[in-house]
Amino acid sequence: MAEKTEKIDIKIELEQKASLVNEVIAAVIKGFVGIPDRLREAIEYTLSAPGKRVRAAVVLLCCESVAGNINKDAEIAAAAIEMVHTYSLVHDDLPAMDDDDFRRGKPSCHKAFDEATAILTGDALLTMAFELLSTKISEPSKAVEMIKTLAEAAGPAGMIAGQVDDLLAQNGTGSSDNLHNIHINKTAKMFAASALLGAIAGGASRQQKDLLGRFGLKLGLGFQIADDILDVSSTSTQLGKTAGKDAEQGKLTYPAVFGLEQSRKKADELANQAAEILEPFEEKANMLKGLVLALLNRTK
Ligand code: GRG
Repeated sequence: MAEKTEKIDIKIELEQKASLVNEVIAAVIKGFVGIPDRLREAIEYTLSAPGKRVRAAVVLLCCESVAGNINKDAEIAAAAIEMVHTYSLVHDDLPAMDDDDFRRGKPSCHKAFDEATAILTGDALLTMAFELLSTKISEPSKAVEMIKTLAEAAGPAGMIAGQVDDLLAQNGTGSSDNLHNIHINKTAKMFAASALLGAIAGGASRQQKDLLGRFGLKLGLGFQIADDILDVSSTSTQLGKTAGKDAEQGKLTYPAVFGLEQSRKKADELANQAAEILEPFEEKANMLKGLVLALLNRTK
């Protein structure tokens, strides 16, 4: 019974975090002036689609784990992370990349608008995220540290490297090392950056940042393995995106290389390791620990 109540609490907590960040994003977008109508429409279309806002929740809960509360800097950082993440999805769905017509339960940006608008929407979201961090974070030193952290995670030795290697590995061959590197670069580094942005917002010490950076990498890798598992075990309606695409495109995934059972075991191991890293934060990290379990046992 206690476990059931805890699960409900975490579900409500995550829904509250998602609505908070949705409000921040909507306000932030309104604040940008001079955006042509069609581009604004496409930006609002992609950002208002129901993403899970998981990376935003990691930012907010890491700030809470350090400072005991969620501050304005964490809210801004959460919005910036979701804007960069959403840009990557818009570009990933393009015909030149993963070529998907369906995202967050709606037609992908290039289907709802057109390819050029989708490319420019991604460009705009990426640029706006950095403008946001450079203008709205309370202290310049925190802003610079956040900008550097996010740029490294999303950049050519981070998410973009992961995407390049993911596209190259589409004949289904490749070593488990290659698979690990793709997942770390494509997904886990953005989770580590989310954790670090929350830590920076909360005024973390160097040691706390080290812990939360390691936590984010474990959580992100576990999240991506769970994503690989869901791709083979869920429906498109449940996922809000096309299911079964990894196998169709011969992608290098955990289930393809290790099988479903081993993949589930690996995701569980990572969840336990991630939760253990949070021990020094004591009860301030209770919600963050709940998030780890909720994410790795998710159904969408
Ligand atoms: C285009 C530079 C560039 C990178 C694209 C994010 C990405 C890299 C590709 C999308 C495909 C994919 C499976 C990426 C791995 C990360 C991931 C699991 C994305 C989906 O994240 P969720 O489930 O999505 O958090 P929502 O829609 O809930 O935000």
